[in-house]
Amino acid sequence: MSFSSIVILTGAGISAESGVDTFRDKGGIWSKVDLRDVATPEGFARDPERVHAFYNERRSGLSSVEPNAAHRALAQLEAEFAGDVLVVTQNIDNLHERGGSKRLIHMHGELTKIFCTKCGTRREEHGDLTTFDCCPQCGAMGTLRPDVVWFGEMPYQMDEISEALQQCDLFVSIGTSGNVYPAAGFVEEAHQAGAHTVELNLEASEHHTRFAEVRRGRATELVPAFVE
Ligand code: BJW
Repeated sequence: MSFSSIVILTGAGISAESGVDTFRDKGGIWSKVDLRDVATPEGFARDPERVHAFYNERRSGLSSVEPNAAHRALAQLEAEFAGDVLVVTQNIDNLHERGGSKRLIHMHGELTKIFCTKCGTRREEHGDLTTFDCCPQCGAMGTLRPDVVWFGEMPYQMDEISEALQQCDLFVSIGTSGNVYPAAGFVEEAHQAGAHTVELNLEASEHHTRFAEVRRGRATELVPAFVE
């Protein structure tokens, strides 16, 4: 088969072998903390210190992890493929960009970005955030939050993603359990637009039967082999 436009959706599984925790696997993040406490606007309103501590720990963890063979293989595909390649990641780590990907959408935001809920200003942040921090733009205190998409919030760049899904002829889903919408519905959108659909995942995802082709295994083995 030959393709001209590829959309790749990635999830926590692609970063697992770099040492980043997944969410729903045994021992995953949601087995240790209640997502309602740390990944909803209501949880943040109730206890911002707790939410800051959760993201501060994950942000500081980025300095001790490296992109793996799967991240690098996707960057290589983008560099060498004659057509379009768009990586849409649900991950808030920065391993795709550090692995060399250029055309990348962080639909659930980024650990290394924060924004002010008062004036809306976004900026990079590599250190810890506290409720005593002031926004450097508007001076308000306690209004900064991680630039990540919590449950009930609208994921980023949805128009751009929808357009790419309409136009792609290959859709590849890597390392995601398919539990979270709207990302879990992308396979359907791509299929309806006529794309070939492929899942590369360790275990059967929630919607594995929706894919035309399924390969099981570790991302660091499956992705380089698929890209070859
Ligand atoms: C390996 C591996 C290895 C392991 N190699 N594989 C229907 C339509 C639309 C919305 C909804 C709907 N029904 C419900 C909703 C609302 C809600 C939702 O989906 N709820 C469900 C629980 C049902 N969605 C939302 O609220 C979203 N917003 C929204 O819908 O806005 C309105 C809207 C409507 C319509 C259109 C457009 C918009 C927002 C969701 C935000 C999710 N946020 C989080 C936290 C982000 C910040 C953070 O990281 O803390 O995002 S939750 C968490 O789950 C995180 C992840 O990105 C996301 C997905 O997890 P992922 O990546 O799939 O990880 P796991 O752990 O679940 O799976 C890992 C997989 O890897 C496993 O399968 C393993 O087997 C595999 N694996 N090791 C290969 N080595």
